Amino acid sequence: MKLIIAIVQDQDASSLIDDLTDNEFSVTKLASTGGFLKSGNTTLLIGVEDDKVEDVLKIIENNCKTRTMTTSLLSVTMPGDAYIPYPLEVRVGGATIFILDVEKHIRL
Ligand code: 2BA
Repeated sequence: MKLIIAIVQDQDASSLIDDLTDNEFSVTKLASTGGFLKSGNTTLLIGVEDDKVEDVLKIIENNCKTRTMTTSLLSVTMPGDAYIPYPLEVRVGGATIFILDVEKHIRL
């Protein structure tokens, strides 16, 4: 068994969860925050049998879009110690995925 940890954008989470549950995958949704943009994202925990991992990845791929976000959190240093807000464009997503081996899965 594998545990798929998928970090996705909030905008994609609802359709992705619907698609996963429609295909009989169990999923747990956690509210999370990205360390770089410091804005909300969604982390999904999906436990699946090994032979279903590719099916889950396909569903994630179908639901998660790459988006360009602009952050003004960064600044550039100017001579004289002045800081000027510097808009930075980053491409976020579609999804960041970790796949872990599950030693034991217990349901009581
Ligand atoms: P954030 O940390 O808010 O990052 C948002 C986007 O900012 C990233 O998109 C990436 O394009 C950019 N970014 C992140 N760290 C950066 C840095 N040090 N310098 C320049 N640009 C940077 P994604 O790579 O698609 O990541 C989306 C979200 O997935 C991240 O939100 C974070 O919550 C999570 N994530 C990504 N890689 C991770 C990792 N190795 N471990 C844990 N979480 C990760």
